[in-house]
Amino acid sequence: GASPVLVELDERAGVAVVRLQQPPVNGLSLALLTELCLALQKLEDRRACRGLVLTSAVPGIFSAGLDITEMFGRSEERLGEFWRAVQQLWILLYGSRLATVAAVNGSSPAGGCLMALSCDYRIMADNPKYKIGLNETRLGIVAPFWFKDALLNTVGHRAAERSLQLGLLYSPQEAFKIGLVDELVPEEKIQARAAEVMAQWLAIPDHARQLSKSALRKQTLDHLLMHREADIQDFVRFISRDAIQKSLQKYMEMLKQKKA
Ligand code: CO8
Repeated sequence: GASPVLVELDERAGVAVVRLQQPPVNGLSLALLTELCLALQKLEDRRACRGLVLTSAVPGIFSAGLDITEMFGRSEERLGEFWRAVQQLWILLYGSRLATVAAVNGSSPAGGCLMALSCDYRIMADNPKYKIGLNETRLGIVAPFWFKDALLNTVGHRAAERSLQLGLLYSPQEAFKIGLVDELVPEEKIQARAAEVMAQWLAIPDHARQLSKSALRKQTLDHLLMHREADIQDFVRFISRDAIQKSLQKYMEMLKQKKA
C-alpha cells in the first residue's frame, strides 16, 4: 500500500513537511516507526534540508502514540526491537540538526505528545475536542525517564509533576497555558502558520541555532544514549509483567467499548 510517511521537500525554502498517514489513528507500530526513522535520517543527511514540519494527514488525529498492540502479547525479542525503534525516533527528533516545528492538527496523547515535545516549536489547532499530554499512568504504565525529561524541559517541574502522575490530557487552551504548546491557531490556518514560524527559525544562521539547541538538549539526550540497553531491558521487563499486560488489555477493551 501507500507509504504511511509522506515527505514533501521544498528545496528552495529548505523545508520538508512530513505527514503521518497511518489510519485510523497514526499509532506508532514498529513498521511506522521504522519508516519514520528512515525518512527523518534521509532529511537529516540532505544538505538542501534545513527545517522540518511534522504533522498528520489523518483528520482529527496527530498521533495516538505507541501502537498498544505492539506492547501486548509479544515476545521479549519483539518488544526489545520495538522499544529500540521508539528510542531511535526520539533520538533523531530531539537531537535533529534541523529546525523542527510540530503542527499538531489533532489529538496527541502519549507517544504523540512525545513527538511534539521533541520538536523545537509546537503549534496546535485550537479545537477543544483535541487533547494532548503524557497520559501513560492512565494505562497503568509509566512514562520512561526520557519522556519525563522532554516534558520537564518544556513545562517545568510543577506542571510536570501533576501532568505525569495524573496522566493529564489537556485541551489546546490548557496546553497553551502551561506551555506544553507554544501557540494555538484556527485549524484551517495551521499549515500556513507552521511555514511562517519555520521562516523565523531559518532566519537564524544554522550553526548558531544548532549549537544553542545542542547545548540545551545534549545532557538529556546523552542520558538515554548512555543507558540505551538498560532502558530496553527495563521496558521489556516492565511491560511483560502479568499485571501490566492485564492493565493494557483492560485499556484496549475500554477504547473499543467507548464506540459501542
Ligand atoms: N494503539 C493501538 N490502537 C489504538 C490506539 C493505540 N494507541 N489508539 C486507538 N486505537 C484504535 C482503537 O482501539 C480503535 O480500534 P477499533 O476501530 O478496532 O475499535 C481505533 O484505533 C480508533 O480509535 P477511536 O475509536 O478511539 O478513535 P477516536 O477518533 O474516537 O479517538 C484517540 C482517537 C483520541 C487517539 C483515542 O483513540 C485514544 O485516546 N487512543 C488511546 C491513546 C493512548 O492512550 N495512547 C497511549 C499509547 S502508550 C504510549 O504512547 C507511550 C507508552 C510508553 C511506554 C512506557 C512503558 C514502560
